[in-house]
Amino acid sequence: MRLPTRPVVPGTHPDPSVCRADGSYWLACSSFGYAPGVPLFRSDDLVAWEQVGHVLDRPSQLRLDGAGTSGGVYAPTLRHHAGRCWLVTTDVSGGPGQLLVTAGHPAGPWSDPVTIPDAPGIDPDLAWDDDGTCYLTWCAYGPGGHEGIVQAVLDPATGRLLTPPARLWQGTGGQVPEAPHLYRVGAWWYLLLAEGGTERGHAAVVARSASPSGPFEADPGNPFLTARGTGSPVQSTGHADLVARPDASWAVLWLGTRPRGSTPGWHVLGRETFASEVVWEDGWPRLGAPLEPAAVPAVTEDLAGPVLPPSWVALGRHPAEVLHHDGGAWVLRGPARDDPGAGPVFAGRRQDRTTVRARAVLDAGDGAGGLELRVDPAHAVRLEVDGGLVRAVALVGTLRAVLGEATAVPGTVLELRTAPARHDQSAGPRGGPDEVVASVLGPDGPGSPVELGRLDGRYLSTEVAGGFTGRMVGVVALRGDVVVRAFSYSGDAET
Ligand code: 6LW
Repeated sequence: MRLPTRPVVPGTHPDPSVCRADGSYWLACSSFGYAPGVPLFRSDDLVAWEQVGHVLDRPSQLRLDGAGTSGGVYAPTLRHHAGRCWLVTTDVSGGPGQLLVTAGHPAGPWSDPVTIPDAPGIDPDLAWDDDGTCYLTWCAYGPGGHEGIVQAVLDPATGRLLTPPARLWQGTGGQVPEAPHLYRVGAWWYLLLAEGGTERGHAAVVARSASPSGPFEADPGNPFLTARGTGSPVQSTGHADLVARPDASWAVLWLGTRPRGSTPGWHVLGRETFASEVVWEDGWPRLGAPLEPAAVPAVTEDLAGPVLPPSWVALGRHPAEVLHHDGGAWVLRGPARDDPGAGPVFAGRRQDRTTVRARAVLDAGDGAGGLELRVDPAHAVRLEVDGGLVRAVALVGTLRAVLGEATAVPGTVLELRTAPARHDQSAGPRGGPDEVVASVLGPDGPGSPVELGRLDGRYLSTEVAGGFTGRMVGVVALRGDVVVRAFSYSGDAET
């Protein structure tokens, strides 16, 4: 199995679902506790993807109050059927069941959701038979936990199930069969599942049947996709979705991680989206050649104007609920100064390159706020401006360490960057994936950054933080409103 080494959508973009509509390919991913929900990308070739926005981009579609970083919106399925686009997903922090939205065009606007309350679980899929019957296939969860892959006929207009859920094929024996996608190809229905858990045992497996409801016969060549037990630089591969090209060739998008540092490594960019060709052998889809860019291009972004880039999200709130543009600067609304129990308010974007640098100039007035690189609120490096001081702080679980501090004056530039891990032999042979370096620069011109502290990047990895997401970088308001006078982000190209 030859896997690509470069993602087509880097950074935390797991659970890819892809369809073709209006002459382009469209891709949707999980977004968890961040809003807007379900980032949406467009491509002409399945390799170069441009983010066009989000599917769940307003509060009437999605409320994430109280959802943690890894709560909220899980694995969507994106389909084009009978001239409309359909997306079904789960808000695991909302009521039980699934959310179904539709649009005349994948770029939106998308409808408010129809809820499917009688389908508790995750990873819903939609497929239609020639007679218009709509099948909802999902990974059921009940009071006792995971119940396996089930299917029911759905009325997509009302969200009502028209048949009781029935169990389908449950994979080849790996734990937690999930992520079902069902496809009609010629005379066969193919059921693609993930199994083995989303960590190192992850895999995608396939079965087929003459009927959408089975019985399914497993591909003797399974697994369709896995990196388990291999030294591949891309690991935890699975949760895949197939797509047909107009010339009847097929491709597959799937998730994987890129652990770095000494074996078994730490991954810090979350689960990313990769792509491969699909070849058909004896009526079975087989993983083909890698589909990947020659290099992941460099990226730069800043908050220059009054419109947020589509990459920007906020944790637990839509960005418009916490950020507004005023007098040439963005203002992040933090918790009230007299409410010390309220958590920080975070808005930012994914760290989507291995080597990145973010800079910000903030005015916290008599409140406090900062520039932060985080996996979640408890795994972060932050430069916090508080009164006349800027403090470099590391948060690892319940531990908080002040790495260094400096005097803050108006215009002080905060800088967080990633740097290669320095292998400290006295600490033994275990090297982390990178380091996160916190520095400040004076307000008068570029100057040289003065380093206040650094943290081994393993502490900002999914292996340490847990959960389903990767690193984000952005601004945080700890007390009161924070004026973001400048913010810039850059990431190096990767070959
Ligand atoms: C998703 C499940 C999975 O719903 O992780 O890797 C869950 N697969 O299918 C969250 O992304």
